[in-house]
Amino acid sequence: MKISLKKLSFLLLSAGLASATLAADLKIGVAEALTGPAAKYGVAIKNGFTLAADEINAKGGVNGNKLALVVDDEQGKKEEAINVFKKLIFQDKVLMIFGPTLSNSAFAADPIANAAKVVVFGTSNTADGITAMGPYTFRNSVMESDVLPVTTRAAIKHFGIKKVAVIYGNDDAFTKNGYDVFKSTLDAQKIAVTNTETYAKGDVDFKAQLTKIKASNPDAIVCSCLAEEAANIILQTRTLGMKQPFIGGNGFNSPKLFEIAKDGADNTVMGSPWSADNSAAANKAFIAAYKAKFNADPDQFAAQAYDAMHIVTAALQKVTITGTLDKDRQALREALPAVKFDGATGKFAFRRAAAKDGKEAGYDAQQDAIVNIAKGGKFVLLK
Ligand code: 1QQ
Repeated sequence: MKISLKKLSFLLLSAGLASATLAADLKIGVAEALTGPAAKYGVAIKNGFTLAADEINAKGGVNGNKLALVVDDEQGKKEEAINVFKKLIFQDKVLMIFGPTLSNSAFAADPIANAAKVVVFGTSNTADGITAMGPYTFRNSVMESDVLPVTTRAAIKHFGIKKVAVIYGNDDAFTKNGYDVFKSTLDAQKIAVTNTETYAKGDVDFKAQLTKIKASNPDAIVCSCLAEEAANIILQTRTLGMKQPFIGGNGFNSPKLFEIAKDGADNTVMGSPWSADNSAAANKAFIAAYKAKFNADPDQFAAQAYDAMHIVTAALQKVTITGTLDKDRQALREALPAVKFDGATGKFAFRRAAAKDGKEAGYDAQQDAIVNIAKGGKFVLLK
């Protein structure tokens, strides 16, 4: 029997198979650190994207088109992030890119996306200046400069802190920016700094710095660090017999902190838009779906990636896909800023970043921070 294409598509449509069989692929690049120390964040981020895309596709995709993730490992390294961005944009011809994991890599790779007029959407980049790189840069990660002041003030009040010691990584864009924000917040709150110490990426022994901090006798320790270094610092502090609480940033919000520091991390205060304790329906559904799929607890980074995929989907629903790549990329860029979303991380909107040096900027996250405290090996809301 001969059957016309028109007739075939009619049959498939009526059988409800059209989206699976006939729809176009919407190629979404995912450039995250899937190996190396930053994989602690990157793998959770990839899982969040996968969960959201699978759910969206199972419900018929985006206007009948399928979200097709092109996933690449940028290893948490600047050079690799640049390579992966070029591959995704010019070889795979993706519609847009999610990533990279670290702000440090975003400063290297995002200019490539902006030059090619491709949306680059960070779900974990919290340093100042990310979106100043150009009008194609978006993020739903909340800046350290929005979160750390709220977190620091809450910790000062909770523990009655008068003086702190500070430790930070001085060769990473995120940890350096976090230090600047902590410093200006501490100055504004008139909190004395007893001692400031630094370390470099990959350091594992912090005894020299921590011995000096111990001698300066602070009420608390402020730490602008990525998770692995933070966990080792906390652990070694306890080994030295110090009991002070820690105040940390976005980098702390990972189950990995507790895998290394265990309940030594108790009384660590950290701010984030996401909390496992937030009992909003969208968050409960996300947590249950994540556990069912990956047999592990989600973290902030998975939640932000999950929400980001929904944010992009909301924009894509407003776009007519023409098949002409430049046009479709531009249409997505135009549709994104108006998206509002209420997901695992709560209510979200974009906020236009200020132009810098006469250069048009992209969009930051407009979202409130929740202050958490570690108790018994997990973060709970600080009330
Ligand atoms: C940044 C961060 C890190 C904690 C990445 C996961 O926030 O580099 O901006």
